[in-house]
Amino acid sequence: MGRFKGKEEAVENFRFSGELVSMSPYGSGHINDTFLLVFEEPGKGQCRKILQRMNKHIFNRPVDLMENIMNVTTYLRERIMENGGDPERETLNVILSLDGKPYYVDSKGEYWRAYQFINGASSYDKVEKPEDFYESAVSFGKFQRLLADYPAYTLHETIPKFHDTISRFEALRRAVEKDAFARADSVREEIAFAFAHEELAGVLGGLLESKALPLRVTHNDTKLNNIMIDDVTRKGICVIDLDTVMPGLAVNDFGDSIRFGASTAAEDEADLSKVQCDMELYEIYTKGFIEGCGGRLTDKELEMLPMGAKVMTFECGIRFLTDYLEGDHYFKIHKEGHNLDRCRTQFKLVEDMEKKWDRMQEIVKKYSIAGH
Ligand code: ADP
Ligand code: GN1
Ligand code: MG
Repeated sequence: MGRFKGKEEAVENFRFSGELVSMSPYGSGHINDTFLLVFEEPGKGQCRKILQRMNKHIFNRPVDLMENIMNVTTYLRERIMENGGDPERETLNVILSLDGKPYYVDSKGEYWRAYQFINGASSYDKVEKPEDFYESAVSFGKFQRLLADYPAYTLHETIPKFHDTISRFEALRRAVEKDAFARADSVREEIAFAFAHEELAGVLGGLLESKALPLRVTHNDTKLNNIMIDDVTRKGICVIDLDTVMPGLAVNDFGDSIRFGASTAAEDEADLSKVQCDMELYEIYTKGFIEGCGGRLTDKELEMLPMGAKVMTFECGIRFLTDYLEGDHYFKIHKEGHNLDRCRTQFKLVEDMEKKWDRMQEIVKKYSIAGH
């Protein structure tokens, strides 16, 4: 429990009202520590809030990060109201600290933030119903559309080179060379897979550099569990986890969703025979994402969507492998070899996408024509 110290101090320093009834760890993210707080408010009953301790080793400029989140959520709020939506549920709402800041720094130097809880909605770690995956696609597409005119250059890069796959590859190369935890020998096969696919790392960066793909405001962590789905209507209502919103590529937002949500198994499934990229889920997501983007994607972006899926999956695999080689300092792990299991599922998915490549392209073509 050592890592959760300080949350009581944090609770006292945000503009919450009522009496705290309970506080418990929440969600299954790999990076921040999330807590669900329940308050008893006179006349209102029980009210829930989200409190998060930000991972300052990973997000080492938390003030800039919160400035991004305030700016983007304020902008989204305006767009949502223009469209007659409900800004209390369709975007994250930051709760300020007692001194009016969007974060609180505790006496140990940890950064905390708080959000209004989105009631009557859930996030899912795995696709339970294909319709939910479709809804997540529409939501992430709509996120692109709503932010299409936001001046991307004004956003801070919260993690520089976040989806620069070449840098990720170089980090893997260094980790293999250093082999600080003497693990490289046990993962020769995975290292060989990564090196045999090195070429993939440069594809999207190259297209960005040559301006064949435009730089956009992107979410960059489009896992299914970063969408809140309404419990009654089953509509995707809110995109959450905005830490990595920064300038990026739309095809990466598409791709990261596919690698996580279109897999037939969990990201950390140890039995690789269960892991495949499901073409029905891929098709459903493609349809929803293109619809959600509302014609804002260029022809080149549409053409490169399958590549986004393959590259994001490959990149995530090499990130997990690097972290394994470096002693698991980045992603939270819950068992020995957890990052290695995660790496293996990603590489298995890349292999499977290679087998299904023609089909993946046909599907994108089908919806590209309809979406334009
Ligand atoms: P991480 O970066 O660790 O993934 P998230 O911001 O995604 O953290 O939060 C973790 C989980 O907490 C989410 O998957 C979601 O279930 C829940 N959550 C986060 N924010 C809210 C919110 N405002 N309302 C309700 N649930 C939330
Ligand atoms: C992390 O925070 P979370 O769990 O939504 C990671 C993503 C990875 C993902 C793999 C800031 O996302 O980039 O794709 O794990 N976020 C960060 O599951 O590194
Ligand atoms: Mg998350």
